[in-house]
Amino acid sequence: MADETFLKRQMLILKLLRHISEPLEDPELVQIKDSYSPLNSLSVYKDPQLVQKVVRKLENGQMLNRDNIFVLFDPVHRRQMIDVFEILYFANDYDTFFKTAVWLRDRMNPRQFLYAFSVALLHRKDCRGFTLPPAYEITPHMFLTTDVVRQAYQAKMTRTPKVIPMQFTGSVRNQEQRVAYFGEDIGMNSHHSHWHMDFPFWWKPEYGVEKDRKGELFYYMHHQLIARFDAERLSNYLPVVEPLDWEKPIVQGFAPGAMYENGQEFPVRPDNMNFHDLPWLTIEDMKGYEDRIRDAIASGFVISVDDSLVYLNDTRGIDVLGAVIESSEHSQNKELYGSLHNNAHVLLGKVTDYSLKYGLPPGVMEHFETATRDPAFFRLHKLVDNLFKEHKDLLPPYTKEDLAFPGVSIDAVKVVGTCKASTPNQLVTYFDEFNIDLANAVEGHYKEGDVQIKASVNRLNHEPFKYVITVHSDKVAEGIVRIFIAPKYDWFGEVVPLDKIRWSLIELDRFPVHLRQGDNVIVRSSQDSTVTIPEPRSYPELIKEIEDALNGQDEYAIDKYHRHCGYPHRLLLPKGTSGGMVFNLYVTITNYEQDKVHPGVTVDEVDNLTSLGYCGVLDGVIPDGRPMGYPYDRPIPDKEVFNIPNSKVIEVTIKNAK
Ligand code: CUO
Repeated sequence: MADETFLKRQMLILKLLRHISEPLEDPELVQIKDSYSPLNSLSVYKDPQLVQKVVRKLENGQMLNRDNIFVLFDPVHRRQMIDVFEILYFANDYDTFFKTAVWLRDRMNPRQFLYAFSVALLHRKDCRGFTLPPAYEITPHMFLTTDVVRQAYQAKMTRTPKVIPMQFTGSVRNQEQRVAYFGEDIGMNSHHSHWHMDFPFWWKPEYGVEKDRKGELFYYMHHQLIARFDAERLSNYLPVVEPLDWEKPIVQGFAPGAMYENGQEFPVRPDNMNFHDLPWLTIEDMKGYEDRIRDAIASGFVISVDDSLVYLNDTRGIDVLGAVIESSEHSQNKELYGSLHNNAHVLLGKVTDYSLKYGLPPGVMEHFETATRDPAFFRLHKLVDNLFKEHKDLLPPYTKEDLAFPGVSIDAVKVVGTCKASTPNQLVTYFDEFNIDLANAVEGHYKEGDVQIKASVNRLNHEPFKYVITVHSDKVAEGIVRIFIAPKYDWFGEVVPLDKIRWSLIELDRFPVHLRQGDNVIVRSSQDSTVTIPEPRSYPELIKEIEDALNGQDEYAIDKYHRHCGYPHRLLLPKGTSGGMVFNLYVTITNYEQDKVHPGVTVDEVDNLTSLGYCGVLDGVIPDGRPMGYPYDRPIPDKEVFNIPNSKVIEVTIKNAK
């Protein structure tokens, strides 16, 4: 349970991030801002010279202007942000960290500050358990459409409480709109921006936190988003997404209908635009990087900066390749393999003003909060995903012996909805209506009794269900259960063979279990999935909970395992169709003793970890030592190999109840 110190700190964090673009008004924070001076406290920083440098740059107007748009991909913006991050992250104690943040907040670009502050808070050990408000409530402009923001202002001016419905972009004449509910889902966007805060491409080894399997997570999290998007497309009678090609037009345009807080509109991309060179980057460069990456995959090694060969043909190869393709600070050779993925985001974001002639602001593809709104995001990541597939396809297939769990068999699997009227092996999805607090979208501070303005959005959701898995074991053992789902039929209505479907599998859950000798009935609730996180608490909810705890009306529990990165639980299942869409559900159980990383965490400890599937762990090692997507990550030339007692496939239908 939180003590008073924790509660007060948590409350001040929330107040610090309230109306991030306006100067602080909270008296306690204003007092810190006016009385604290980093220059008078240099001894409490790891690098006093860095503090002096940043203070000097701020005083001389050499940092990004408050009204400009912070872009992480911009090397100048990023270098400034990293300086601020390093000051905050390495500050000697919590007080120094927080007071420095308060001092910086009104003096630097708000989103640049927010990003540096958030990444520092997520990684400081003394900040474990603090909760950031949902990203869509801190910077609503990055998640909402212009129309909603305009109506919110109107409501504020006329002091009329209002719930403003937000529509997905586009019109019925644009078939991509059928799946806009996925790319424009605020929770998914929030997850994606948090993933890139937990695993920043600029993260340096000297920060002292080793990001276990960061490159592999880059592959797997985005791979799963693609598999999910394709399943949504099939649920809406659309063919799966095609990869981008530098030589061909970008078929789908995109009109974000959104505006930055400074009033600039996000650029619109018409259909069929071609890629163009940027002043500092050519399409030939991109093709060169891609070719060299393909060569590396085919040869089975990358050439590192010191000319040594780093082999890819083992289970860690995907991690090396992930770092190279992204590319992150961990890339073995940024000169040779370039920055294929990051540059592609920038090329797409600037494609409508490639010569910078019109001074357009950055496109949606240039921010992790907004990128997935654009259908081109999925096309780019399909291209990236295909590179990973080329690599995986070259690894030796698993044998029956690799997959075996002697003495353990899955006798039966079924899924059952928890509502009484549910049909066995039928899952139900629907669209819920959710309200987002818009207090931060309009200027003027949040006050008790202030007019309530909210946006309402429709979000994909599903009825809870449970898996009932009957396992026979001839001994006491520990197993790890892996559950995946994928559409059984392709867009042409043909059954997808195992060797193809494996690349479309959506991970639903992965959890260790204690097995006793004899029959075991494993009942697992969908809500316990280690892939997803529960609904985040809104700004007003968090404030109320802390106030109640400070007043002694309630208790506030600290969850030190809390992750902001995590796929929203609502989105666990693809939409399916109103008539019921057929999916295959794959369940395997393997030997946890064999699969876990030694010394690893215990079966019971793993249960505390959330969003393990897409977000790994913040520090330490991922307990499951198998490659992500195991055992379906490698080619399956002989499907007989999967005909093993510890694996079972059943057919389920997903029905969308609207
Ligand atoms: Cu997450 Cu491209 O890496 O958007």
